[in-house]
Amino acid sequence: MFDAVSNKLYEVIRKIKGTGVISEKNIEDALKEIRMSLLEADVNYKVVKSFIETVKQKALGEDVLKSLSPGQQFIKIVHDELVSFLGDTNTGIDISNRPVLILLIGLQGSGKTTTAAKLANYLKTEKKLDRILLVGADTYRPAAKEQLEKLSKTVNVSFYTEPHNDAVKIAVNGYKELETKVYDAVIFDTAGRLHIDEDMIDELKKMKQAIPFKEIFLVADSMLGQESVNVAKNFNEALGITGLILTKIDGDARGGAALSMKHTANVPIKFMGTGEKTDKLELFHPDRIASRILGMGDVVSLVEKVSQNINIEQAKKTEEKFRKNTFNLDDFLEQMQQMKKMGPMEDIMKMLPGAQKMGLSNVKMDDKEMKHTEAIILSMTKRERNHPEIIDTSRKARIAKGSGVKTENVSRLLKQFAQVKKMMKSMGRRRHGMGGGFPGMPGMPF
Ligand SMILES: Nc1nc2c(ncn2[C@@H]2O[C@H](COP(=O)(O)OP(=O)(O)OP(=O)(O)O)[C@@H](O)[C@H]2O)c(=O)[nH]1
Ligand SMILES: [Mg+2]
Repeated sequence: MFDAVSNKLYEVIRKIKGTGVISEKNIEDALKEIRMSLLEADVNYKVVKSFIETVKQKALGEDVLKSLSPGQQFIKIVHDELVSFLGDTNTGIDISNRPVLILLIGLQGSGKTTTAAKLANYLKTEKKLDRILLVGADTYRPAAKEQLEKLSKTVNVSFYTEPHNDAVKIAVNGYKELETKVYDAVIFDTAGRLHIDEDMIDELKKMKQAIPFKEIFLVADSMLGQESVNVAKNFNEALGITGLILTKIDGDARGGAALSMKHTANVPIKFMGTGEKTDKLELFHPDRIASRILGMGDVVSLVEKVSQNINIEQAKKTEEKFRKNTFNLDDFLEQMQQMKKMGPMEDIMKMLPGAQKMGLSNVKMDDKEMKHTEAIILSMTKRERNHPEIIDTSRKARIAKGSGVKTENVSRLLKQFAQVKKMMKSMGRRRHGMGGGFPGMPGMPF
């Protein structure tokens, strides 16, 4: 559902990444665009304002402007802010005190009944709770109880209801089941209305008075527009919610308003519904969602890894070599070893911004092939490494033998090296500074 905002932000990021130097002016420009895209995604304007302010303050700090790759640093700031905006960490449901009593509330059709079954399934499969009871306390919609009963069978948990229209009584009697039976969790499904009204709130308040709920989750359709902020506010003021569950995020909603609800109610987003089936419930991970919104893989970890492992001076020297076209196979090897320090190639690829967009996140990087490359280069003489063009057939055979690979492998490596060199030469001509790339990673040989 975050596609629209994601595409926009991706553009902003692409632009700022390409700039070697970050100035106040281009930070302002980027922020303006981020602001627009968040507003277009229906994020509440007050929330947008505070978000932008924070990013701006951090982005204009000394460290960013002077850092090795200011573009990347800026993205990291936006990302980190987005994570904290989405709620930092999420621990799901605390099951240490049982029975866990959960009340589900929300507008009509928001997904409460489906979510009740999904939560039961989650507690069963993820939290290993066996004894779960679903209580059907929706007396407004004719088939509501039957719907929940059917779902309870699908996920194989117990079900309780009564054939009358007093929802509070059903809930209370459902709770009283605990006097004679043991349950690890009881989930109460309630009626929804088109709008929040007195009767509805009254009914829920009475339930809350009678039953010591551990969690009161507001189930909200992520397609709800700006109105969602009021919904969150009213429900929270009346009942004190403990968390949000966003449903239908598999739809094409812009999602921004739903995210603003978190701020209005100041409670965490606990789960998201990603489909109609009972197993389509995911714990809400702010960091992953932020990365998804920014369409950039796990940039944070990548920037951290790069700054931990890359020697800035070294990276500058390498770039110099590219520009002067004196980059040789020794440098190539060194680049590769530097990259190896950062972990398996596959992991690095997954973290690369835009890799997902380019369909590269699933590319399998062969660490074995990297070992071969290393062995091949180490079997060359100093002169061969400096002047690979002298490597003829007999030299190739010797190198292959020395490194335990086939002659074709040697030929392939030499070809790759020539290509990288050519590519780097043309890139070196086009841009100065290192704003756009990852320092120390220019070789990306495979
Ligand atoms: N695609 C998708 N559909 C969902 C999701 N959650 C619920 N639905 C669908 O949304 C519709 C309404 O879901 P319900 O669970 O009946 O909603 P409710 O809040 O209990 O509705 P009322 O009891 O009438 O207020 C159903 O058709 C569900 O299958 C979701 O995460 N993704
Ligand atoms: Mg329902």
